[in-house]
Amino acid sequence: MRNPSPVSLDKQGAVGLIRIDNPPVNAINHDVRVGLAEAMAQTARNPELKVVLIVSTGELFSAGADINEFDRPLAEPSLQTVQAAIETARIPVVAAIRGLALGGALELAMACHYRLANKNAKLGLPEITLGIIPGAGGTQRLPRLVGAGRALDMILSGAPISGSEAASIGLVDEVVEGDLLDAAMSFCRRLIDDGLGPRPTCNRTVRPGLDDAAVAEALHKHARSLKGRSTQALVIDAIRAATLPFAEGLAVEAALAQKSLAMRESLALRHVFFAERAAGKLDGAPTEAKPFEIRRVAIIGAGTMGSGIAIAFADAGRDVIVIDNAQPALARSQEFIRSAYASSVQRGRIDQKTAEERISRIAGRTTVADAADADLVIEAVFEDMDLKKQVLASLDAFLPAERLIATNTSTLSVTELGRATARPGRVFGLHFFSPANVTKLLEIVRGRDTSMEALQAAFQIAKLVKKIPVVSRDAFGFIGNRMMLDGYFRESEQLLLEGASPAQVDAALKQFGFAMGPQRVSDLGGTDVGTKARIQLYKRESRPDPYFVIADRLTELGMLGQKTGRGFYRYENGGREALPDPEVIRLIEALSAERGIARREISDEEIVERCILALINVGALVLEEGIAARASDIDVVWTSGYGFPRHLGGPMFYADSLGISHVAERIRHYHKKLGHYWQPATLIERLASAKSSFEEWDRQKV
Ligand code: 3H9
Repeated sequence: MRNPSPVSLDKQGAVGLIRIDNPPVNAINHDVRVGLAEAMAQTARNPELKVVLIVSTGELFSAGADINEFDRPLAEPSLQTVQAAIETARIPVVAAIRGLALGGALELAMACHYRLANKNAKLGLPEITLGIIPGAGGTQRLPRLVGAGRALDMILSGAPISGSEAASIGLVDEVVEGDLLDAAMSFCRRLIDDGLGPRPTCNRTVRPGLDDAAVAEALHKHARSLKGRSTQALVIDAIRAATLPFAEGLAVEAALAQKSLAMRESLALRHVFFAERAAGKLDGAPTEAKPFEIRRVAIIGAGTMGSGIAIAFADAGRDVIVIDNAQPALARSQEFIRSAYASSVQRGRIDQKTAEERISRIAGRTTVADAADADLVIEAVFEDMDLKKQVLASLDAFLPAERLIATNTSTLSVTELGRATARPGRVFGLHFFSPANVTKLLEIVRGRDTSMEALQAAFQIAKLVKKIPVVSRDAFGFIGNRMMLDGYFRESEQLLLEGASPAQVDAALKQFGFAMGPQRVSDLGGTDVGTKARIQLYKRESRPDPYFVIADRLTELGMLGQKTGRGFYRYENGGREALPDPEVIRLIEALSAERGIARREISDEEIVERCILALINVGALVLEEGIAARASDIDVVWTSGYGFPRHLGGPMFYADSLGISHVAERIRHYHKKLGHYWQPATLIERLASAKSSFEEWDRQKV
């Protein structure tokens, strides 16, 4: 039996009311397009109808075209066919937008003759974030409505604008404050009363078109988010074509949209989109999670991490107490929180009143017993097993047994920490990444005893604080730090020992697309942080020499990075500029000599290849060992928490795009050259001999 159509048509007097109802996000898939085309045909046949009104059910108008359909040719009717039926209709067609109207949804609305939106609606063309250009007339109709320069800015940013802003630039005709449907129905009746007919957007012209200065300005404005990207060139070409007759412009857009869909960048960005959503799903979990109510959170430890976590929960409207037995630490934390909010106000992200309301939600306390009425306690004290165990064990005396405890450890065994309490099933890791109120990633660490219910609560916590959750099994470094230490950073140190300089390694990896090179990252976080993590590691496991001999020597010498003015680089007068330090080069040369490593010229290509292959190889081990459940989870960890370029899809997707056979062959090459730590992961060998990929491996697991 055919499913009922997600599109309905009701006759309400002289208004034909078309409603899209395709949960969860009213994506415009084939069924919706068929439904819209049929509804438009019916309205055309009904002489009693004088206006058509298009609305959606639910909280949002629509998230745009169905991204799942992009891997194959789109079946007719295309969105363009539907739009043509709307734009050439004999009676006016009105779109009423509640909530989001993104991508193809805004393009659909732009093909309508009139548009209304709620004040807080969000209208945008986010296609560039998926590596594609708007392909349903967006690059042709938006310039006709708001001008070519403004259209370019909106499409390059990908960010939506509010209903009010849309009205101010002529993208919508009216902003609605009250009930949208009521307002839209009276708008339609007004059109009838005033005898206003269709007003096709395609009949407008674009004058002036895009000039070079406007292009340069827009590219400069969005340079950061577009670094290493190529979709923007296609957007510019398409918008330039908006000065042509409409049909010709549409044809140019269609060809460019097709080209963008086939680009590696688009495949990678679409992969990350779905990977992020898959990461939020827990294999084996019951579909209905028990709702977890959080009114109050207690954070133990008032360091930078604890303070950042406090901000994240205050931003989510929850009461927070930050506990630290050292009063000066609490004072510093309050200062940190105040200045973080002051900077948000300064950047225009929130207003002063909101900042004050959020600051007032965070209270400082000096005794752990103050956590007694918290629904969730997050331990964020110094990274020391005994100290953490002691803090966690002390909670049992006053914190009811059903309450949840999270540890923010980045290296220690969550299982062991959980077992220090009387409720190991209700203990899990929440590994936030600094700055905790900003970085999107949240590793949820599942200890051996962590219950499914507690894990489901952890997912709800992630959603509350707007983080992207990825589950990791309890093992040293979890997913991200394990790959960073054993793969990426280790190899960068090895390259330093073989002859590269910190500046060369960092520049090569920055050129690859990382926001910052590994040595600069190390200096920013503090070389001592890594050294302390390795002290914990060596209590559990060993690593063959050389393993971070340079970073550990810098720590020993008190060269802890930016905070001490010296690390892999020099920093003058407390500044951030990383300056080469000849003494560090001499120190590295001495360490190379101690190990009998002959120094040589190393190319940038070798630096990138080795660092990325090492990352991929350890990623494969992380999968083999069951630390990460999916290769796509690893991609999410690296793109949302470690600065791996999103448009390359994450390390495992990148491996697939290089071809696993090539990856295996190059790893074997370095194994021969550099020794056993380059041993290819069994999974890579297996995938290579089966001519498979990480993506295929994920699919087979499902
Ligand atoms: C486009 O329109 C191209 C046109 O120019 C050309 C056409 C010819 N398609 O994110 P959530 C799914 S390109 C298919 O968890 P939230 C999503 O996968 C499109 N599925 O919820 C998830 O499924 P599941 C331009 C979609 O509340 C579920 O909906 N549009 C789409 O955190 C819930 O999503 C965009 O780029 C879609 N378009 O966020 C918007 N959107 O439950 C992309 C969502 O099975 N979407 N799903 O995992 C978003 O930004 C967010 O999903 C949104 C909701 C803000 C809408």
